[in-house]
Amino acid sequence: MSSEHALERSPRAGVAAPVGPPAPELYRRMLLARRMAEATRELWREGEVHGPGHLSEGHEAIAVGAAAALRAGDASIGTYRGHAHALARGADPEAVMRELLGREGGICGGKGGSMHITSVEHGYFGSYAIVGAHLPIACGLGWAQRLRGDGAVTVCFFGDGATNIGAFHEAVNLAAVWRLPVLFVCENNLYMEYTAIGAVTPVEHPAADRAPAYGLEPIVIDGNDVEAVRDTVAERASRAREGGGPAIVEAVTYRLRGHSLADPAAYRPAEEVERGVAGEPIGRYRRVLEGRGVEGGELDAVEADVAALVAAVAERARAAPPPEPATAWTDVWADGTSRWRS
Ligand SMILES: Cc1ncc(C[n+]2csc(CCOP(=O)(O)OP(=O)(O)O)c2C)c(N)n1
Ligand SMILES: [Mg+2]
Repeated sequence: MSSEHALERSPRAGVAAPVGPPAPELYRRMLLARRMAEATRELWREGEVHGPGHLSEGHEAIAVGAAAALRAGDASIGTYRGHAHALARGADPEAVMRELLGREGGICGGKGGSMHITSVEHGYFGSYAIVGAHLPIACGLGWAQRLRGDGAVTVCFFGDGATNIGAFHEAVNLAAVWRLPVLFVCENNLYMEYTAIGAVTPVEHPAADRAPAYGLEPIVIDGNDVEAVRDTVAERASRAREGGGPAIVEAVTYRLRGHSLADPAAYRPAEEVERGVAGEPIGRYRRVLEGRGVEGGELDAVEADVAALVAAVAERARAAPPPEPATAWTDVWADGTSRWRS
């Protein structure tokens, strides 16, 4: 099936009034995620970011579009590629940057680093390094929401690579059987680490094509179209809030850079990368907004504001001290101590 045909399967018809923030705000939020990623890359080159780091340049429309469809009280959860997801739910950029640099005041106390960005306060229940591990956790969040009966939903982001992991199938099956309010959003960036997903998967759409096996509709959307993501997630969330059960949404995108900070991504064909760069979501959305009459100057001002914010955040994070060594012993066990183990 061509991807054009696949996009026709998107359930955009019937979407009511747009939800969430106005359009330039979506632009601002995507830019914030991009500039934070670029600053992180730069700081990594300078040796300030320790451990592995996975950025989401190119994926911003998914994090921002989905977050724009959520309410306070809804949950989201994701993979190690989670910086943009936390920021999109409203996490403080400086706390995120301090975490990446392992500094005091980091969003996890400077002890978790890039792969564990979490902000429960903002409804972002964490980034998980084990591929597929968080999908059953999303079911737990959805089950709690169902028991509470508060109409809240969970959005679970995962990569195309997770669809070949048993936990994906177990979680989707359970969510479908129990009609949990969980939206499984696959960020299909065509690669799992250094392997093209198409080389190891027998169907074109690794998430959507598996959905019918669990009684769910196969939904494929353009993951570089921030409004399409927002509207699809809003529509599926409103069904789930009413007891309509889970959905799988496959959002097709492209990872503009390597799998991790350390990956130069030389294994990808040049024409493919060129296509990915041409279709990236931020420049594309700017063209959409300008086409609707938004002044270029207004968008330039948003860019300048975001650039200034990220530069200031990076500078303050760099100057911040590391966490107190004694904090290595806090936040480890739910009862606040590790003493009972020794
Ligand atoms: C269970 C498990 N197997 C292998 C790995 C090593 N690994 C880390 S990321 C990754 C690729 C995942 O690809 P995908 O799910 O498409 O997410 P993306 O990195 O493209 O966002 C692999 C295999 C892991 N972390 N966990
Ligand atoms: Mg992938």
